[in-house]
Amino acid sequence: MAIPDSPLDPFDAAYFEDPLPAQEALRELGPVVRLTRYGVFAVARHAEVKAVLEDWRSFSSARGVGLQDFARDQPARPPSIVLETDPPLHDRTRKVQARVLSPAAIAALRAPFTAAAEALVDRLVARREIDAIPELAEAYPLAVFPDAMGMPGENRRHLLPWGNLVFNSFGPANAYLAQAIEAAREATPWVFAQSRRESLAPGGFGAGIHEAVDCDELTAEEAAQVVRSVLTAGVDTTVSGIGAAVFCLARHPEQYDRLRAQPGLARGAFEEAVRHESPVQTFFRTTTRAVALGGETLPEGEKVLMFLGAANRDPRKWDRPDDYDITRRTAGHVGFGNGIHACVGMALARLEGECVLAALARRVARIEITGPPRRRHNNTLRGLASLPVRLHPAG
Ligand code: OVM
Repeated sequence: MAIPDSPLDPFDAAYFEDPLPAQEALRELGPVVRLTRYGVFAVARHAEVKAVLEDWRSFSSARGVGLQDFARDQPARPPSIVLETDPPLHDRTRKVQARVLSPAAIAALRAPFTAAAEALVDRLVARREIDAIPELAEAYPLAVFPDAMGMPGENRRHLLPWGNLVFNSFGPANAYLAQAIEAAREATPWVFAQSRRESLAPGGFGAGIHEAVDCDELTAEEAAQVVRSVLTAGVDTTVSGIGAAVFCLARHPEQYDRLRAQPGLARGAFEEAVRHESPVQTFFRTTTRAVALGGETLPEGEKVLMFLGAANRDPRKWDRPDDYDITRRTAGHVGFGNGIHACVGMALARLEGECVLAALARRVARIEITGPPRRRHNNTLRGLASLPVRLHPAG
């Protein structure tokens, strides 16, 4: 076979600190490469990542979208019946999520999400010096998302260690996963309990999902699993996305000035941050048959790692891919995936991002980085643990 080997470990500290050179090297090595460290194939160019995402019959999710192959090893937690499935089960569960998270349902949240963003940014600007990750990127989703789900006010912070655990679990069983399991000890039973019908207030997304039981679309147990899927995927991702957007705007004051002049660009500024930083960096698929990819043939039963972040910086697809440009045409980025598993919550994510950035644009003249940003290391998510900033109030 002419598939080149790479010794890269895309799940170690050196990679997490600075993944871009390694991603470029992977793209240049070939359309498909072999990661010898883990015995998997990998794709880092936009065309091949998109091809894998769009062919679920050849590239299955049902054997897990992490490194672990469910056909060989027992999953540590019950698999998601949305993410880690193929049609027809996938379509039945996804349909319920898609209905509950429809663009119309999300549009109804614009007023409360805007008010929450404005209130939070007002409080933070009054303080001037903040850590934009815990106090903005984490605080905002934790303020609005559990409300939309219909969750109670207490213990919401458990959603963060839970998400951190699941997103680490898609990688190898390394020290990041071990620490995440430990850190989520209390959160895990709480998340399972919160997914039950009696825990979720009427009118929220959670109750909406459980209504699918009444018309026999889902069993009661499936409905709890579908709620849990939303709780898992819905917080850490938007935390990373909002953090990415603030980090981009702080490092590119000329882009921030454009946003201030035209707060209507907030949506594009968020989308470009999702492309540029790619909060969800990687997912795996498993080949269901011998399949052609990038001019090679992969055998059946092989894991294929998709580098979404590398695809979103592929110069074969993007002009000046490393520039953060809030008016760029971002269509075709794979930061939300593509195909049948494309992010079902993206309208919600985009609304959160837009509301936060528009509130900043109207109230903050300049976002000044005042200390060293610190990366968060996670086997799937790229983001920051800390971003010390001074928020200069608008005049
Ligand atoms: C799920 C799930 C978990 C993590 C991520 C995700 C990005 C989905 O449980 O369905 O999508």
